[in-house]
Amino acid sequence: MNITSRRFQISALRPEDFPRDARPHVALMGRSNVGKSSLLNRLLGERGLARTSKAPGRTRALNFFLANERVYFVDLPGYGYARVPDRVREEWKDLVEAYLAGPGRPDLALQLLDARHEPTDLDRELLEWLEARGVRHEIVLTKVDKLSRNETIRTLVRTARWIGLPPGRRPLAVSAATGDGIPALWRLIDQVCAGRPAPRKPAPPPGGGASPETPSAARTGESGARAAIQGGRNTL
Ligand SMILES: Nc1nc2c(ncn2[C@@H]2O[C@H](COP(=O)(O)OP(=O)(O)O)[C@@H](O)[C@H]2O)c(=O)[nH]1
Ligand SMILES: [Mg+2]
Repeated sequence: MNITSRRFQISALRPEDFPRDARPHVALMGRSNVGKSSLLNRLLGERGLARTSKAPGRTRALNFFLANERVYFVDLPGYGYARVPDRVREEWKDLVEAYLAGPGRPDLALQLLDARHEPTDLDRELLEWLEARGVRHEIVLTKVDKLSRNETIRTLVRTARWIGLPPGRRPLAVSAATGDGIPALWRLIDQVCAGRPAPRKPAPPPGGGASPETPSAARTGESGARAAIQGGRNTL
């Protein structure tokens, strides 16, 4: 997708605030500081669109951004930040669960893992939750610019095992700083969005069913065929 427009839509603190129209959603999830907002900005080509922070744990709301008036990108609150009071954490959890289980739930959830760190129990919990709910999801390693080529390969292998990918398959790996891996991630997003009707277009012909471009098995397990860091700089 060639991004020609992007804008902030809404900062949702209650389920009633979630957009209810038929546009597809791509959600960015992961621990505080993993790079969700930076990746969103990189994907949409505007620094500072979603606020990034060196002080983690700030985002309480689900922030919706609209790209090309066609696709929502959703910056979700991060988890795993110790200094959040339990009550607030419960509220976030309820809000995120309401989103993931609700009618506008994401067409694709990108679960981000920092390439420099081992995944945590909370990462595992989220992955299992997404799997159990049948939310289409993809693991994305972030900040690969911080690793050497060899370290990146080791991390990819370790993470593939952590996810349970078949041998030879690797997760996606990106850098919001350099743009590495962004074209490969866009290919996945485009594939997901291609299966969703654009707003206000006529319905597909009878008997059409799911588009062949959106294989139902395109869950995490299918991801590894894409090479780890697939060339190219920013596509924007
Ligand atoms: N080197 C590097 N730093 C990054 C990258 N992505 C994010 N960061 C930094 O990591 C910190 C947290 O990023 P942010 O996007 O706010 O994370 P969020 O809490 O998950 O939204 C910020 O200081 C970013 O500049 C990346 O790809 N490479
Ligand atoms: Mg953020």
